Amino acid sequence: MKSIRALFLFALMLALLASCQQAGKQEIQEKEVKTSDTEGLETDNDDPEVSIKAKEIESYPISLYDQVEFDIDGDGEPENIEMYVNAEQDGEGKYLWDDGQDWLLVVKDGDKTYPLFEGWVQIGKLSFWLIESGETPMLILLKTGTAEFTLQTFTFEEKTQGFIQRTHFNPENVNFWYGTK
Ligand SMILES: [Ca+2]
Ligand SMILES: [Ca+2]
Repeated sequence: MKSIRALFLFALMLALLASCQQAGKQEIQEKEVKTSDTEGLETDNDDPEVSIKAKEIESYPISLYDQVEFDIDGDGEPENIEMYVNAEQDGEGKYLWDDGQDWLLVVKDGDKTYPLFEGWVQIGKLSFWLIESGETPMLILLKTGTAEFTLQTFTFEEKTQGFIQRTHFNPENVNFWYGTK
């Protein structure tokens, strides 16, 4: 009788052990699924849309590199678009380039200033174009540097009172070989 009871207990223990292992496996599988979900999200968030709001610019780079008037928010009045660079000019107006400099691209609309780009560009430059695509005015920005070739567009969004920045092209590990004159 005792041996039958011992056998029964042993079988019960085995069954418990098996169910524990099964539960453990399921936990691992769930964790793996969660990990790959997160990875997917991170990849999707590489080039998110960014909303740029008006703000106070504390300090401007020393040279006004380019400026133009354009109705970029579509309200019928022109805004001032200004691009500054932290490089000095010689007596003939030629820029004395360093290995890199700070750039600032802003849209000025009355007392509001929207910084579309502010930051360092290493051996490179900013270029921008203003176009209308259908009825939508937009600014296209190209940032080229030793290890960078980034194309972005900016459109004004009435609802959020900000510029929507979209990154369309931003390849990794860029090695810049040549650009036309
Ligand atoms: Ca306007
Ligand atoms: Ca305006």
